[in-house]
Amino acid sequence: MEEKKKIVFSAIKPSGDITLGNYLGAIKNWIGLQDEYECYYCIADLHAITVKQVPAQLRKRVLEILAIYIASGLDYRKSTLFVQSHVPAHSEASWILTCSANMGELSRMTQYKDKTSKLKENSSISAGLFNYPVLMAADILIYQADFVPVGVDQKQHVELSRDIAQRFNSAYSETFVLPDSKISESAAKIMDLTDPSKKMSKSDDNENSYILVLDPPDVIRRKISRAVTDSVGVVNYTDDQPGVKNLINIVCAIKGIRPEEVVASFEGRGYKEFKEYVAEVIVEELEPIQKKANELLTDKTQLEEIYTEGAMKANRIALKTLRKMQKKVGLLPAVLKYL
Ligand code: AQP
Repeated sequence: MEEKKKIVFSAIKPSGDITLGNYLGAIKNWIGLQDEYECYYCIADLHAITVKQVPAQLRKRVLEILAIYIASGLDYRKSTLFVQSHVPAHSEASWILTCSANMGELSRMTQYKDKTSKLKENSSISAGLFNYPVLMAADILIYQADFVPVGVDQKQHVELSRDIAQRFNSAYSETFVLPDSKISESAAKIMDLTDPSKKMSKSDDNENSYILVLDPPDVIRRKISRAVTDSVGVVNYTDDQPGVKNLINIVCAIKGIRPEEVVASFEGRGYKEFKEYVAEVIVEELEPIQKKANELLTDKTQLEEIYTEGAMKANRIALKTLRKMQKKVGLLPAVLKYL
């Protein structure tokens, strides 16, 4: 008998255009999992609205991200590709889990602390931002996911999902699989190009801090040429040279090679040559993806068919878990004759 495949869930929130950090830390890592696992990859639009978005831009970006998923090598015939808000069970499960989460653990989340420290007044911090990790727990748990491939910044949220699942299981009997994060070593954390002590983020105000997956080649070359390095002038892989280390990590994550190999090939050569090389490695990786994504975006009906089919499958699976959750906490089953 064929063994049941383990389940993988992951997502990106369309809070900005997809960066090289999202691509290397998440998408590139997802591609190789498609044969071995049953994969659910979603575009987390409900997470994006935890901070203010321009509605028309958000809708456009969701399609762009779907096109990037496919152009990067996610195969909708193998994996379920869908939009989070098309599966209402995410929001419903999130409410039930909110009642199993506690304020203390949510207020300890690093991302919440980082994001709120940037917002000046308490009144502009949405309760959604505070509850974000519970929605993420719902995303993962309703698919009974075994693994969640993420960058290192999201590890804490996956651990919280596991804690919430464990708490629910012991309060109401075995309901959820306990998920683990799956982190790609070299791309665990791609750093900001202008300040390598911070991670590269799509919602950063400074466009020189990140490379976007859809940035044209000349923009990529310009941003890399301006990336902050140091005055040492030697290509070394060390924490004392975080800017250079970050550029080496980018090359390693793209080419699947070790940092020592990059260092060895730049012995006796300066930063200018090194940066030109880094830029070419990125351009070579992203150009085919950009071409395919732009082609896909010219025919929205195909993208529509893909996300509709994805939502149908995701709804079937997610509803099964949601029904279980509702029953366990004591909600009376609904008889919805109008549906
Ligand atoms: N710099 C990064 N290096 C490696 N992985 C990263 N990820 C994000 N930034 C890096 C990974 O991308 C996936 C999707 O992330 P997300 O969009 O759900 O949330 P995020 O981690 O908050 O991403 P951003 O780009 O920093 O968005 P904003 O600026 O809106 O908060 C996750 O697997 C994440 O680890």
